[in-house]
Amino acid sequence: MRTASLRRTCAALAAVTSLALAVTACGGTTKEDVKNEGGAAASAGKADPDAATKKGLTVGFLPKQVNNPYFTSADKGGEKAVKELGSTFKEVGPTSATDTAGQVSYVNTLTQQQVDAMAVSAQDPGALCTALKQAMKNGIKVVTYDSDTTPGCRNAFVSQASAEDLGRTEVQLLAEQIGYKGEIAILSAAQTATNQNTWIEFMKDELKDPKYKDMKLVKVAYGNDDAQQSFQQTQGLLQEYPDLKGIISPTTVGIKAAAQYLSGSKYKGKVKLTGLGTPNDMRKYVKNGTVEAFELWDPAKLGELAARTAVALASGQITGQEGETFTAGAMGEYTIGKDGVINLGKPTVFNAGNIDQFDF
Ligand code: RAM
Repeated sequence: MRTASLRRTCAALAAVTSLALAVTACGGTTKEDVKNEGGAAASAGKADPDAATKKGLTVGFLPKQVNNPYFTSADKGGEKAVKELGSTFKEVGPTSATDTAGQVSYVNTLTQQQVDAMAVSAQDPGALCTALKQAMKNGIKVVTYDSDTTPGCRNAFVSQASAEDLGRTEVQLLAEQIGYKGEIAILSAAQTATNQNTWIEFMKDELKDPKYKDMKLVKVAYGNDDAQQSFQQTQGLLQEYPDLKGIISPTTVGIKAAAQYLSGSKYKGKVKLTGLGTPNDMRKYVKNGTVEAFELWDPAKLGELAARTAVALASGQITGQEGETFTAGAMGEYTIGKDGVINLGKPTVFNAGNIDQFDF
């Protein structure tokens, strides 16, 4: 096993030199190193569920986008948990949800800074993989949260809910509102977003059920988690498809912008809108009759679970293998599922009857 100092030198090299150079300079990585220090093969190591929770760690959070209220809530939840566990929290990240190169360089920065663990919401599953693998080779534990990369590029994925449930229930919510009839569209986030793309696949699959035979998905539009672009895309959808009956927007930025557009237009209450939004963003559109029902999980809880997973990995209590269990503080016990996925739980459906009970 390598010494910590060599590991740190290599971590620094990886971040300041080109990747190829860094890999050459630290090219002595053996199978044993990978086994002991994490990496795609981290799961080969053994978890010690009784290991003490390490303190004094540094955990870096890298959201898709820093100026997005959803990630502000999620990362606040992460920060609170990291501090409670006696470690240091830091957050870095791009301001645009389509700055994939920016996300890659933030991963390299965290690697250079030798954090003990990082929690990343991936803008693009493929683009981040090499940088995340390099982080893991340097002994850093990598958790994805909210939006995954691929299983070999991280130790675990903290998922907001079952992707299948989310995709199918959004179609069900909209179908009920439009009486199972008419043209529908999806207003998504970035075209490369792993989470939205996975949900959309399940939406399309759900729509194959004969009960939706009179519903037709006419377009998937992308607002890039940008308020203005999402607003314009909604406007464009209604110009292109004047008979549109409903929109599903599985992004907090998209659904808010679509609601804003519909609420000020002749389509208010006529074109139905559902998807994933925060109760605080959507309250006024539920109250003014633009939106009937939509769903979400508590982003702060997602951030908390990501932080607790990162610390459990860095403490050796888990390695990311299916079947391992750990206690996430007051959130209780979680079991790692297939492909290193940890599920937060079930989302909540919000409507006029319950929205005032939520404040996030
Ligand atoms: C946006 C982001 C995020 C997604 C939520 C629902 O804030 O795209 O990744 O999980 O919406």
